[in-house]
Amino acid sequence: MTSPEICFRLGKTESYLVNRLRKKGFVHLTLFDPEVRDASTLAKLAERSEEMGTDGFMVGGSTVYFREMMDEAIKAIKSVSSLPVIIFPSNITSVSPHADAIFYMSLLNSLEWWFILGAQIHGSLMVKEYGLEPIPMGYVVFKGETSVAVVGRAFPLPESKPNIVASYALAAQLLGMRLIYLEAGSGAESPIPPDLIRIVRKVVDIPIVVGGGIRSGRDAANAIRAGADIIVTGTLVEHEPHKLAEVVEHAAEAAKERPPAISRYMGARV
Ligand code: 1GP
Repeated sequence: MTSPEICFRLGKTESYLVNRLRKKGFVHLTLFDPEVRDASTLAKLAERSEEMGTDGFMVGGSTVYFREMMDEAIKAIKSVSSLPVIIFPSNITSVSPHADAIFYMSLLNSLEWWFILGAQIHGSLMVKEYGLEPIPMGYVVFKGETSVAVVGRAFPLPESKPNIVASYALAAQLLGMRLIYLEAGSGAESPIPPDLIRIVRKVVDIPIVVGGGIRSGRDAANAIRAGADIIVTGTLVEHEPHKLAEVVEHAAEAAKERPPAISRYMGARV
């Protein structure tokens, strides 16, 4: 007698991410904060980012309090690119009907119920009504001096305690989340240390997203070599957009040096 299996089909955007992982061994996402740049600047930056090899866009910011800002930013990106646009929510005010998908995420190391589960409950019917594809994701924040740590009332995870970090990441997987995001915070002085990514890689099978403080090809390659699957850059594209090509190129080279990332991804049907 064979064991029963649970099979499910991934949505369009998640399938796209998995297929990019299959093909290139990594994914690069460009994060836009609608508070930092106006819609027409975002459109120009989005066009340029696509030319330089980004795989998709995330839109969100810790202090986006008005949904209109999300709507305008997403519409601007969509007017110039057909790459997927994923909401990176800080609160229920981030839920816009214009995006393709939403990282349905829980800030696991927040001290507030709201950021762990409350906003997700309050926003769930909206996500369904708008037809947004939810991509369940565990989110953990390192470093205290960042907007996300302050706004999300995070108790930053210590980089010097790998077992604690590993247990958070594994908990995300065991709870059924399909991505784990290690966040240094936008504008962080340094990215997540590669050793920490390595520790997480050893315990989880789901794709690891790494972001915050990635400013060079070297930072990107270090993260990929350590086991990151998806790398996110935001500040770099806003301040030094020309460097994105270098980030993507170095990440691609690093991805070729290791086993295909997708082999770890639970045999999901796409
Ligand atoms: C922030 O991880 C992202 O949520 C991107 O950070 O702006 O430092 O690239 P940067």
